[in-house]
Amino acid sequence: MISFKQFSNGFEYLEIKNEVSKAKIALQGAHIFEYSKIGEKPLLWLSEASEFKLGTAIRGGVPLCWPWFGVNKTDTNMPQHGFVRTMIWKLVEFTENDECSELTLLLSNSKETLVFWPYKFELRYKIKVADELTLELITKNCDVKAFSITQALHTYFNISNISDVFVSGLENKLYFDSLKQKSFMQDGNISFHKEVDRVYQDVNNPILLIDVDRTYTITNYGSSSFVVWNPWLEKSTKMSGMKSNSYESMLCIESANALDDFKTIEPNRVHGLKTTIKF
Ligand code: TA6
Repeated sequence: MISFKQFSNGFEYLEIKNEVSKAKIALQGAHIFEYSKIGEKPLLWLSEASEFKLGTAIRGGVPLCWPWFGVNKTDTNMPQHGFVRTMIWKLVEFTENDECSELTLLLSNSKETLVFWPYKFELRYKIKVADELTLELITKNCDVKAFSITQALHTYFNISNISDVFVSGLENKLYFDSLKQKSFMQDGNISFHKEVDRVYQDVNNPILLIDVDRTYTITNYGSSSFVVWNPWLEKSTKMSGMKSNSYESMLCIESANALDDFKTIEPNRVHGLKTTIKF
C-alpha cells in the first residue's frame, strides 16, 4: 500500500505499508525518515526536534549526500553534503507484493541544480521496504564530460544507548579521523565514549552494529568506505534539529564513496551506491 500524505504545513511524503514492514519517505530529498518491521521499534532514528520544512534537511532517517560528501572542497559556501537532500524528487515507479514494497524516485538536472553542479545528470533512488531495508542511489552521467562524485547514504540508526553499542567488522581498517584530521588504524571493535567522526577506507565486508537487543548487518555495494559518526553531548547541543541528549539514542553508520573512494563517471555511464540493512 502506498499513500501520498502531507503535514499541516504542506510538506509531502509517501507512506508505505505491507504485511511485514512500513516506511515514510519525504519527496524532499527522497528522504526516508521512518522504517520499521511491523510490531517492532523503528530502525531509523528521527530527531524529536527535526523540522519538516522545505529547504531544511530532516534530522534523522537517511539523508542523501550527493554529489559531495561533507564540505565542498572547491567552494566552502556550497551546502554541506551537497544539494539533493533539499530538492523535490519525483516518484516514478512503485511495485509491491504482500511482503515487499519497491519504489524509485528520480531527480534530474535543472536550472536549480546547475547553480550547484555544472553537469547534466540523472539520479534514481531505489528503496526496498521489506523485512530488510535496501537503498540504492544510482548516478547517471548525462553530460558530454566525465564528472567525479563523493556521496553517502547518511543512515541514522535508532539505538538503545550509545554507551551500550559497538561496531565490529572495521578492525584493522585505516580510518581518517575528521576531528583530529589524521589517519589511524582501527584496533578491535568500535565503542563510544566521546564524539566520533571517522571515514573508514578499503572496507569490502559487511559490518555489524551490535545493540543490546538487536544486531544489524550492514552490507554495501559499489562502496568501500563507511562513515561512523556520533556528535556526543557538546555538538548535539549545537547542531540544528538536535536536542542536547540526541547523541544518546542515535549512531550514524553511513554507506559512502568518500575521500579516496570517490567515483569518476564517464558520459552515459552509471554508478550505484547500495546498502542492505538486515536485523
Ligand atoms: O557524516 C558525518 C558528518 O559529516 C558530521 O561531520 C556532521 O556534520 C554530520 O555529517 C551531519 O551533517 P549535517 O550537514 O547533516 O548537519
